[in-house]
Amino acid sequence: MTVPKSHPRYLSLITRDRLVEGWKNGLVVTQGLIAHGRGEAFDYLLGEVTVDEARKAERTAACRMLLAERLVISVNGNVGALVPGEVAELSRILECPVEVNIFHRTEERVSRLAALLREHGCYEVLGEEPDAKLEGLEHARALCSRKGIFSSDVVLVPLEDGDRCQALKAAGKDVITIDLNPLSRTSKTADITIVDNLIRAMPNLISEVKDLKEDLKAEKISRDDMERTVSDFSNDDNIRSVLRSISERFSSSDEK
Ligand code: PTJ
Repeated sequence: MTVPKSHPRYLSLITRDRLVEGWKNGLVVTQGLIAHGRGEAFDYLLGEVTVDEARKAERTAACRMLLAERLVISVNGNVGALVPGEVAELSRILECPVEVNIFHRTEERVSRLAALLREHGCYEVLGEEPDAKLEGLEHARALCSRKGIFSSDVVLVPLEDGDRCQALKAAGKDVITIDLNPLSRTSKTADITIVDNLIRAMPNLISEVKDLKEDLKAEKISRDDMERTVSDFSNDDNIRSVLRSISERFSSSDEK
């Protein structure tokens, strides 16, 4: 069935179609469809828009990524199916590797995801031959690449698992995550949590990074300014503010 563009839930339905297509192509696991459903429920609570707190987190994340010495973008099945072009574009602008790192690991899924990311023109694709392990994890997401996640200082992990987020933190990395659930362990553990839908957050990150790069070149801002943006950011406060916005939205009598 073709979803008409006039449908009030066009974007949401198209996104579901993309995930189902990814599931048929062996990129997304069945559990990924369930995880997306949880994400959608939170997106509904946010009004399916990028809230101010997410904008702030996206700006801060863009600064942190530009300041990173060894940035890596970590990709799982849902991310590969939903935003492969955006992942590739971001990796080219930031000249950083993209590492396939999945929870339900099979070699076939890893190579399908890696091939897809290469097709979209990622700067560099890692993850097919893991040669290192993150301490403290007993599942497949511990497996990583020495020249990628293992030696990174900053990791962008759209859709993270809570325990790996903790393991990345324990390994001394700065973690930037995109998670529609402001109450998840990942959201609370990460350094910068973007409470936004992947499909909005990735394009926003790309435009923030592009703008910052231009402003740096034109000397409208400095690295010190970006460092200040990062150090002034409190993830806890930002999440608290998202939760307040959600509850205000629902306690408002105008809300239908
Ligand atoms: O591809 P694999 O094998 O690595 O498996 C991927 C899944 C997603 C199954 C795995 O990472 C998983 O089980 O994730 P969780 O623990 O369910 O966490 C997913 C989180 O992402 C939840 O907190 C959701 O609210 C959130 N989420 C789901 N869809 C989106 C989202 N956040 C942002 N944008 C979305 N589109």
